[in-house]
Amino acid sequence: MDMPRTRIAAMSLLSIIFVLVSTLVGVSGAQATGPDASTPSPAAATDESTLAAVFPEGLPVGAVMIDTDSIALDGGAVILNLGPTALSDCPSNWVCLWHDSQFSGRMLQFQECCQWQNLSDYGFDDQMSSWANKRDFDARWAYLPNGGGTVRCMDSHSNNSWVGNTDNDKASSIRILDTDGAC
Ligand SMILES: [Ca+2]
Repeated sequence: MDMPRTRIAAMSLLSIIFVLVSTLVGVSGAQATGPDASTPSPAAATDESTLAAVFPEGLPVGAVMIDTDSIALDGGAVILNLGPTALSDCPSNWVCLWHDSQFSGRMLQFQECCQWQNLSDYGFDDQMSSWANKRDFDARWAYLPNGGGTVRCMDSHSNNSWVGNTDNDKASSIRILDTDGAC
């Protein structure tokens, strides 16, 4: 006489446990996917995803975040800016290369004379579409690493908002000069 009642009670208890476990699994599942679905800080997440895209194997050794938009590389000799919007974002006395035309996309700043510097070290190989030279001296960029292949000159205090179809996404190295007479 008591057995069916006990079974019913047991089954009810099992049902309740099942519902509870299902709910918990559902909640934990939602929590696990939550951060991917909705980001608490869109700006930071965007920067991180951009950084991840620029440096898929992690930031270069010695890279230091200056702020949410800027990273110092090579002890500050090179600066990567993730959020430039205009020519004015390139500071005086620097040579700046932009990922896209019209001085947009991420921007790399160089200042150190006089050796060739390879852009692959900064996740920027074959990316440059516009540039500005805000130094008193000329600079050069080349199709290949270490100044190889076709070489172009960047006159002091000049800029190029679009390098053109032929030269677009070709730059692999840059050299800051100590003369204003190269171009
Ligand atoms: Ca480009």
